[in-house]
Amino acid sequence: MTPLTVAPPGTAPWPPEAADAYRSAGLWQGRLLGDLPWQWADRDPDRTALVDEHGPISYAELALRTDALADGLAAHGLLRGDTVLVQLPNRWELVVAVLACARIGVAPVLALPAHREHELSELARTARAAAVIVPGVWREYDHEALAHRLVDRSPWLRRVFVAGAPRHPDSVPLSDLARPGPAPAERRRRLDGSAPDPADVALFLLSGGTTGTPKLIGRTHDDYLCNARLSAEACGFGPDTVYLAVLPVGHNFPLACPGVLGTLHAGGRVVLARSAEPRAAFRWIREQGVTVTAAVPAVAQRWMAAIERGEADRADLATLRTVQVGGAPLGPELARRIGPGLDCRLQQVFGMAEGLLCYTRDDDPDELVVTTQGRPLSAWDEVRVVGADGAAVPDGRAGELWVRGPYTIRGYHRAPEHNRRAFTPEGWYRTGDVVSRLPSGHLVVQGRIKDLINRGGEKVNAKEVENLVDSLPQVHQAAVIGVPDPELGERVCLCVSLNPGAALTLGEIRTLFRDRRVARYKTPERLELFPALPLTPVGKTDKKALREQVAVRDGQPASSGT
Ligand code: OOB
Repeated sequence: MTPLTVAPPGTAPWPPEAADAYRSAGLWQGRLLGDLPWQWADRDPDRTALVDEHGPISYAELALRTDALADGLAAHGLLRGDTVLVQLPNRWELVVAVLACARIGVAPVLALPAHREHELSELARTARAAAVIVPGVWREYDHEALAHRLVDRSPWLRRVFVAGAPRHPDSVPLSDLARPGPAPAERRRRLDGSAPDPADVALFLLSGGTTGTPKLIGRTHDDYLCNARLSAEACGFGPDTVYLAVLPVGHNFPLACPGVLGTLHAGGRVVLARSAEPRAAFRWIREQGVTVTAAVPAVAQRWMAAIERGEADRADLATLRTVQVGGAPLGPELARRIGPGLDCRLQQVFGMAEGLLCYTRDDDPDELVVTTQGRPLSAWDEVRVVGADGAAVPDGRAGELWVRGPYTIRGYHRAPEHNRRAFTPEGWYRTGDVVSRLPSGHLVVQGRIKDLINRGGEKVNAKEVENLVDSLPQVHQAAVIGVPDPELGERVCLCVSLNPGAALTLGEIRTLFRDRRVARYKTPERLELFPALPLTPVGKTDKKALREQVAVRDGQPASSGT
């Protein structure tokens, strides 16, 4: 029987014809994300699934811990349809928490460890989260205290779960809940009718977004498993794969492209690193025999610089076959150096939390691997490159990328107004990326028309930063742009015109962002003052002109494109 396409409240479903076609084609298999560890636990229970600084975890243990935590969360009152804010660094509890939530139909909202009160309170509100899962103190920041402040202010938040030893009396120790019972051989697969439907939202990713508030991206069990499985197949993942996660696993790229979930699907081993710092990452690669990892261009560049400066040893990378690079523009010059520099094959990945993934493939000619961002993952991905009038442009010409497909969402969660702009009535997602397509189907990212800053792969929403700055009495007009940066690709530059007689320094901006408890990567790193900001004929800030004026101040020719 075909399962009903039940739209989780607030999330736009695929039209029934499309959903039926994806099911008939075997793209959506009616499976559940939380069952993933059992696929291999049943076949080869002792095989290592996961390694972090606490040591290895076998597939059987992963499955049992997932089920124990699923039971524990349910015992604390979490029910199918609830959402939970998850803010954990790369450690085993993150993987178990995501799988355990998915097992009982509770959707985790994947926040980043860098997020602070500003972001988390907004996410908790938008998602109406019932609980929050945090790491205690992480990198000298007390996430547990933050979580309790959120609970005090939110009408929905009821519980704080802490990975590690909690310090607050009302926190629940998550790591204890995830301990399998005294009879680990006994499977605890009783789901008491709470099992989700494969068409339910399995988890929420965050959008880089172009509006002042974060948008939640609901990914269903069907679509996200399709994303991870097809990615694992396209990238040749198998039981021998040892995948190193150095990027924060709350991001789609290291989570499921193929990432952690693709590796677990393939029966490989996931290694979770706390950071992308070269020496620690290289040690993991050597000790675990890592075969593949995912980096943003800034990380790849840092690794190469560490080798060139003799701070890290290329011999550590002997087992590394592939370095995936994506999340931000990778210039062909750096792209050419990565393979030889890291003694491996480069794979470019162009993707988005909303769905579409493009990969260069192993059998692509080298020139395509260094000069393109790959071609779509699936033959079912529908891609259009359109001009300003919405009409398709010929191959080789730049236009906005529109996409639809079996793992590309049809709408953001509870955002009907924004959805009317971001999606066409026919369901195309307007990516805001400007690309050109080659006859081979490979895409070349040329720039973007969306108003965000891509700071080393972390997306900074210009409007969100502008809204914060607008609250300052000195400020007449504020606009945020990305300025080119050799390390991160772009940095956040704040352009301001002041009210008469007012003064403003970058220090005051930093204080504002600290006081408002905003993630540090969003804090402007440069301040440029103008008597008046340039305007377009319709009276909006002309950001293109602004970028040119800042480039001129730097004594450089104006940057093109974005
Ligand atoms: C990935 O996902 P998000 O949601 O953080 O950001 C998506 C945006 C894209 O729309 C594009 O503007 C940019 O990031 N982007 C790239 C890129 N990959 C992503 N821009 C230039 N070159 C690339 N290779 O960033 C993401 C999700 C899954 C896999 C990989 C990256």
